[in-house]
Amino acid sequence: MCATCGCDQPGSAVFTKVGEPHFKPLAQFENAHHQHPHDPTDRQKRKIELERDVLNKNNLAAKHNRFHFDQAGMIALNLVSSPGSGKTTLLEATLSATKGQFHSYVIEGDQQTTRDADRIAATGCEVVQINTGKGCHLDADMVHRALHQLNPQPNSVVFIENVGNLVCPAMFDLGEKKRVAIISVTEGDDKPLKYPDMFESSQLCIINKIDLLPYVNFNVALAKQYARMANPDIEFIELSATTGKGLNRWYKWLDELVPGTRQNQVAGVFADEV
Ligand SMILES: Nc1nc2c(ncn2[C@@H]2O[C@H](COP(=O)(O)OP(=O)(O)OP(=O)(O)O)[C@@H](O)[C@H]2O)c(=O)[nH]1
Ligand SMILES: [Mg+2]
Repeated sequence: MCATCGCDQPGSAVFTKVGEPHFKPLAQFENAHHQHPHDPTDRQKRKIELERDVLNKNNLAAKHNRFHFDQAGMIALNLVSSPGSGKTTLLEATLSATKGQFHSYVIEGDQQTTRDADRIAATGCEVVQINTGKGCHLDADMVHRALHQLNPQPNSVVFIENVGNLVCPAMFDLGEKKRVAIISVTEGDDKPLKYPDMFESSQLCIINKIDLLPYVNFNVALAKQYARMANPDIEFIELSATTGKGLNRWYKWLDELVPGTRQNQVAGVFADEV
C-alpha cells in the first residue's frame, strides 16, 4: 500500500504459521535463508528515515491544523473505520438532524469518486472530497488544503471522513479534537483485537448497525472488552445510523464537545430513546 506509514515494510511484518506440524529442515537447507546480512541495507535505512520524516512532517502539519481549529473555536472530528461501516450514513443522519443548529462542514476522503461528497452535499452541507488515488489514508496537509477550500466559519464543527481502512489512518494525526472509530456488527467483534492501534488512538468507539444484531454473530460485550484492552478509557455508543436507534447518545456526546452550540435543541429529534 503506502510507502509513508510503513505498511509496505517487509521487516515490520511478522509471519506466524498456525496449526502446522513442526519439522526440522534438512541440514543442507537449514541456513539457506541466512545468506543475506541481518542488518538493514543502506537503502532500507534511508527508507525508514524517510518514513520517519514523513510522520514528523505530518505531526507538524497536524499541530498547525490543531492550533487554527482551537483559535477559531472549531471542533474537528476524525471518523475512521473499515470500508462500509457506515461513516457517510452516520454523517448524513447527523447533518440532517442538526441542520440549522450548528454549522457543520465535511471533508471526505476516498481513493476514488465523489460519491460520498455528493451524498453529503445533498444534505445541504458544504463538503470537499479528497481523492487519495493510491493512498490509503488522509494526512494533515491534505486536511489543511481542504480547509482552505472550505473556509469554515468560527465555532463550527468539521467532520473528517477518513479513507475506509482500520490500519494506516491510525498513524496520521490530522489535528482533530477527537478520533471516532466506527465498527459495524457485520464486521465481527474481534476487530479491536486485530487492529488495536485504531482503538488505542480513538476516544470514542461507535458500534453501528445494531439493527442487524439479531442476524449476525457479534458479541457487543466482547467487542468492548477487546477495545478496552487497547484503550481502557475509550467510550462506546451503540447505534443504528439507518433506523436512528441510539443516535441521541451520539448527539449528546457531540453536545458535550461543542458547548453552547446546540444546547439541547436537538432533544426530541429521536425522542423515543435517549
Ligand atoms: N442495516 C444497516 N445498514 C447500514 C447502517 N449504516 C450504514 N448502513 C449501510 O451500510 C452500507 C455502507 O454505508 P456507508 O455509510 O456508505 O459506509 P462508509 O463507512 O461511509 O463506507 P466507505 O466510505 O466506503 O468506507 C450502506 O449500504 C448503508 O446503507 C445501519 O445502521 N444499519
Ligand atoms: Mg463513506
